[in-house]
Parts: sequence; C-alpha cells; structure tokens
Amino acid sequence: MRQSQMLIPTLKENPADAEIKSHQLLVRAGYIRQIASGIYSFLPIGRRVLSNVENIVREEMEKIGAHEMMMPALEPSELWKETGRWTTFGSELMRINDRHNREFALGATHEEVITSLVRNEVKSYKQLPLTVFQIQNKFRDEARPRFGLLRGREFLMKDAYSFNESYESLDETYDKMFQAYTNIFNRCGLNFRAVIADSGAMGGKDTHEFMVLSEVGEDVIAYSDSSSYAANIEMAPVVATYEKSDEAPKEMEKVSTPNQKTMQEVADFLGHGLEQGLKSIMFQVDEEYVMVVTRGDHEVNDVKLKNLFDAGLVELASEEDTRRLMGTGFGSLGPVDVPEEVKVVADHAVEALVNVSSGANEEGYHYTNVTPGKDFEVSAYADLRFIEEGDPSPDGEGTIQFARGIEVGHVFKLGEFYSERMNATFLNDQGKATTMIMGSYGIGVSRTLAAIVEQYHDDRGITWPANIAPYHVHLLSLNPKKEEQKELADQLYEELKQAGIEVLYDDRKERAGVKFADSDLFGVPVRVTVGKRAGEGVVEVKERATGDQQDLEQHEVVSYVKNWYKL
Ligand code: 9G3
Repeated sequence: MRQSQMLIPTLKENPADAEIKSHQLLVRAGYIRQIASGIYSFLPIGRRVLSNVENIVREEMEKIGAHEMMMPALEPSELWKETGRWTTFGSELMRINDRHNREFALGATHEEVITSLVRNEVKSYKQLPLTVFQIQNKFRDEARPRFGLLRGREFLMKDAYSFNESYESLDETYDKMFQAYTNIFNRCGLNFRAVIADSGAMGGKDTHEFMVLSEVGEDVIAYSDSSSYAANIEMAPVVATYEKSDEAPKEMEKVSTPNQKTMQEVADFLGHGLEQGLKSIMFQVDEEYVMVVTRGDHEVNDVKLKNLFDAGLVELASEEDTRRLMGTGFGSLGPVDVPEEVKVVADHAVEALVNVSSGANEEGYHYTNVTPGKDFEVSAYADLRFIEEGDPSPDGEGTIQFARGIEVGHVFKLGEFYSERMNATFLNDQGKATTMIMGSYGIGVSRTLAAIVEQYHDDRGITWPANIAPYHVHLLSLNPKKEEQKELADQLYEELKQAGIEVLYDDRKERAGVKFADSDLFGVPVRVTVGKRAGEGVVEVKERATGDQQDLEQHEVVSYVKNWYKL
C-alpha cells in the first residue's frame, strides 16, 4: 500500500490521557483513535494487526473443532431475565429500548443468546458435543475505562461456548481449549501464564485465566519460581505449615494502650513484632457477622472467606454495626469474650501462636499473653489469608513470587448454570431428557493486541512480532524527487508484491527524518530504504527489533525477505 494514499496520522507527542506504552504508541503511530472514553476506531493499519490476531485465534479454534458463527449484539432482555442476570448486572450492562420500547442489552457476553439458540435446535446426544465461537465487539460500561485498549467499553472478544452431554466430555473440551489458548498466545509471541482463577459470580467449577506478564497488569499472579504453578492471588491456597511455639502460655493481662491506633503502633507500644499480634476484622457475611482473625502481619483474603461460607455477599462490617455488636470500633477488636451472635474464624497461622497481643474490645486497651484455645475459641480454622512472596508453592515445588498480569483469556467450566435456568436439555442415549453441561471460553482480542505492544516496543516505537505486524516490509524512498530513487523504489514495490509480500510503501514527499521516525513508530519488522545508492541499484535493509542493517542489491531483496519470514 502507498502511504501517500493512506490515512496513517502519526503524532510526535504522547496524548495527554495515555499513561501506558501501548496506549501511547498505538495512538501516536496512527493505529487507533479514541472517539469517546474507552471507545476506539481502528485505522487501516490498526485493522490489519487486529485481523492478524483474530486469524490466529480463528485458526486455533477451528483446529479443535469449534465452528465460527455470529450472534447479534442486540440481546432481548427476556433472555437475561430467564437467568436472572438482567438485574444482577447493574450499570455495567449497556441497555437500549427499541421503537416499541422493548428492552435490549448491548452484548456484554452471549451465554443467554447461545443457550436459547441451542435449546431450540439441539435435541439429541448425537448432536453433542457442540462448540461454537464468534469474534465480535462486546459492550461493557466500565466505570473507569483506562489504559487505551486494555480496558475499553467497546472491545473485540472471541467468545466460545461448548455444550456437552457429560462433565467428562466438558473436561475434554476444556482441555482442548486450554491447549488452543496456549498455542494462540505463543503464536502472538506473548510471555503468559495460565492461572488458576476464582470462578466468581459465574458459577461453575474449574476456571483458568491467561495472564500476560506486565507491570501495567491490573491482576496480581502468584507463581512458583520452580514450576508452571500460577494462581490468581485471590485463589492461591496457602500450604505453609506453622510449628506451634514451644513457649509456656502465660497469664493473659489487660494493658492500657492510649492513642495507639494501627497494628504497628500497638506492636511498637507493646514492644513486639506484627507477627506477635492478632488482627481481628469484622465482616458481614450474608446475614451474619463474622470476626476473622489472622496473624498481625497477614492480610485477610475476602475471596477465601466468601468461598469458606459459600456466601453471596461478603463485605467489611460498618463501624456502627461493629460498635453495636462489640461496644467498640475497629481499632481495638479482639477474639476474647466475643458476643454469641458473632462467629469467630481464624487463619491456620493463628493456631500456632502463644502469648500474643490482641484488642480488648475496649477503646484504648489490649490484652497481652493471649493464647488461642486458652483465652478464646474459634468456630473454625481455615486458609483465610492472602498468599505472600516466599510462601511455599502450593504444588510443592519452589516458592511463590508475585507478578502483575493482563488478563487476555478466561476459560470456564459453567456446568449447568445457564442450561438449567434456560431449560436446555437433550435426550440422552436412554431417551431421558438431560440438562446440557456447558463451558465458556473468552479471549480479549483487542486487549491481546495492546498486551503485545506492552511486550514489544522500544523508546522509538512498536517492534511487532512477525506474526502480528501490519506488513512484512516497510519500503522507504527517501527522496522521490530523484528519478533513480523513485524508479528503484517503484520497481521493488512491484517485485515484492508479485512475490506475495505485504508492503507498506512510504512514497510521500516528506523529509527523510520524518519517514524514519514514522517507520520506527509503525514497527514493521523489516525496512527497505531506497536512498543515495539507488543509482548503483543498492538499497539498505534494516531489522526493526535488533537494528541490524546491511546493503543489498536489488535482485537480493525478495529472497532476503522471503527467507526472513520463512515464506
Ligand atoms: C455482563 C457484564 C459484564 C460481564 C459479564 C456480564 C464478565 C460477564 C463474565 C464472562 C464470562 C465469559 C463468555 C466469554 C468468556 C467469558 N463481565 N462476565 O458475564 F452483563 Cl456488563 O463474560 N463469557
């Protein structure tokens, strides 16, 4: 393509609202333009790289027998009312009314739509397992869109859905998807981890997130330094064991701790480390109140608390509820002498403690020499703390490190969550109506593109991996006014295209400096520059990522490029 005829508006400066490299570079290099917060146009070269990611996804889906379809973005509210999700999703679900004032959701995801289709069209076990997918824009009214394509309000997603006759069959489909995702993100050149995740509100059991390691990632991953173990920080179980202190339990004492507010202040005041104190936090868990006790240096993991009680709602108790229940505020809570209506649970680490301090449930007072079992009872010990760096890896291999990650994929075993609510059944081989077993599998295609830029750039611009770049070659003629340069560049353009090579040809009447700067921004892996030595039929070839360059004669260029891309 000739740049003189294309819309590729480059910018010298970072847009003010762009905080991260992928957002800055995709805008500066003329790949995307924002039309409203979290809503972007893909300009011509942006569409090309997006299509490259899409096609990798498409190929890997079709390799495992998933068939592409296209569902509508307008979803009748009736379907979402069948599963109850019309109300559970609040302002994030974008909704519109048609001319007859009928309510629709703008597609945030398509479990309801696909299940309503399949329940009408699939009757027999002979038609299962069935896996379909689509690649389509999704709409989610994020409260705080940011980081460009990483968290948008309209974004490109591949969403796949499987319908199986049994959980064993679902496991097979899930494993195929898992492998397909691994292939996809490898082909995108990404450094990623498949992370054990919490299924959250989605119901279902197993679920994995595919996380691209990146400092700008919103999620924290706990991964083993010696194995492939990785888990979302919310899920990672703590397998550390604690040996009981051999200290003899002493008589509990009540001490005055005037104006000591934080755990650290109390520990300093009483002259011990954080790990010699008990942290007691009051939660509301569904309709009841639960005091969660951890060692002073640990953090309560509210997702684990939610899973322990299989609760729908888990949130910090309010200050006034805490006062009403305990007669004191947050700062001096403790597990000793807690009212009947408050259930006390503790993390495993607490069980091994002896002679530690805790709040006395009285403003300005604490207890010292508190020992669980002697001075207070708990209704359960459980794994209730966040895993920490240095903890042993749950798979027994190595120790845990933390990394930030960008979630680019998420696979779920849904089970019967949707098919039961929507009565999607099939006749099994005994002729018995049976509820279908489902899985759903998502990839953020536009988010994946941004994640690739996060991992592939330098201070001059993007350095696309070969599979993703918008073109194979960026051909520059430095001074088209010079006949021999224009001649040679035009000839090379034709020769390369004839050889099936995708070429972006900078034939503009611009200064060389502008062309080189734009070329570095675009990130096409191989640049061919026609300049001063055009008269000798010699051009310069340069690799964008490494900066390696060499002079080639005109007849060597096509084979060089074919060889470089193994075309
Ligand atoms: C909504 C809104 C936001 C949402 C959802 C629904 C996330 C929602 C989870 C999923 C699960 C899978 C199919 C592809 C893979 C992921 N955010 N989820 O269901 F209405 Cl506003 O989307 N769906």
